[in-house]
Amino acid sequence: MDYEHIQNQDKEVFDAIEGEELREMEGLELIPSENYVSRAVREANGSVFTNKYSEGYPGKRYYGGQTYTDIVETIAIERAKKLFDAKFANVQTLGGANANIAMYFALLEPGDTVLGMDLSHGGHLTHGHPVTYLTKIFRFVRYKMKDPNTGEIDYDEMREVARREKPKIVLAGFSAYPRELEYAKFADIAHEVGAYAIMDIAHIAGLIAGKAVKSPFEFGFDVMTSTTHKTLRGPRGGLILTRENEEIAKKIDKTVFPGLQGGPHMNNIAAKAVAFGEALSPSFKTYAAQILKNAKAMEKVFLDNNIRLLTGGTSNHLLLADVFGSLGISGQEAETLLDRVGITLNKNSIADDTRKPMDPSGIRFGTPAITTRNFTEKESARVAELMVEAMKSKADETKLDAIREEIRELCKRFPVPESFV
Ligand code: DSN
Repeated sequence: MDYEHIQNQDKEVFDAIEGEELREMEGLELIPSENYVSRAVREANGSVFTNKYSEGYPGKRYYGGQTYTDIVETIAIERAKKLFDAKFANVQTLGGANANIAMYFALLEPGDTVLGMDLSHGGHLTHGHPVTYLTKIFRFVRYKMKDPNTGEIDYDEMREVARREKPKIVLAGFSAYPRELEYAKFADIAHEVGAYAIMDIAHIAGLIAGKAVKSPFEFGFDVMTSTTHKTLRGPRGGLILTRENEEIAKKIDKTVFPGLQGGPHMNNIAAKAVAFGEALSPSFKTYAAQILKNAKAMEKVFLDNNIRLLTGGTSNHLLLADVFGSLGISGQEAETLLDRVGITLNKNSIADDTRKPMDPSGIRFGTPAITTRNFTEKESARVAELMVEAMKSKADETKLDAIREEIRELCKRFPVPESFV
């Protein structure tokens, strides 16, 4: 992208942008919640819509001059509805956490109960971790995996807990769980106890949109919350989808604005509209399917090297490896070491981790960004081999230099595509 004006006006910021651009081009991005967005998405994000205040919704705003904001927000809403087979969409939330917060405030009264996945078993902070302010307002009870080696969830226990605790929301969704959930069971448990069945699809939104995995809406879920910047490959932001109940959708809109947020970031909504348009294209289906194939290729290498993968492997875009248990290297050590050879991923706690969150036993990695670079199973497997080699040779500087060089070469052979730079 052209940064001519920043370059001339503000050298300090320009240098930081240029540095980040180089980092993203010359290294491999394996953080499973990150991606490269298209130039078209970034152009929309940097457009004149950033100048505009538009409190309200299309056709019902509190400021004048809304001809084009109404057009662009309506496009975003209609495309989101089509992508996810939803009757209603709110595209104004600023991120995934905000989407979850709005969803809770729309559907719960203070003191109401939510049944959500434990963070240590793959859930998210906003699913009820005690460090969040949400837990001062709502009551969270948690479910876990029955067996971290298979990823199986104990649905019988979940049903018992739901009958006992009477949640108003049964929440599916995760930020570090590599398997598909049994949505029919979730929906059945939720509806049996009179709760809403809700899924936070942030991680797999692009996989659902690209029909690479099933949608919870096929199984009667009521609402889905999401981010737009992970597998969905849009700008940073949030999204709330309601399958069919207008009353729920109205509550959500009212909670997002005026309940929680002020003026929507219309530049960001324009970028969401562009990203949703891209996700509706046939090539996005190919992209989503390849993400899964690439993750499977990485899975094989790790398992062949006897490295323990939580849940035994992956059925989506991400993998969680117990590198401390398998190789004696901590998550933090692995993250730093792999960064040194040009691979970015994140340390991650594993289920029932005995180590601390800032230096846990695991690493989490995934394939959305390398798939945007057109990696196939072959290159993905090679990256996994290099990761294993690096972790096994952590003190061998010559070997690590050679791995860095090979990653650099790989990045040159598979540059970020022109339309994404
Ligand atoms: N921070 C996101 C992730 O990396 O999964 C979740 O919100």
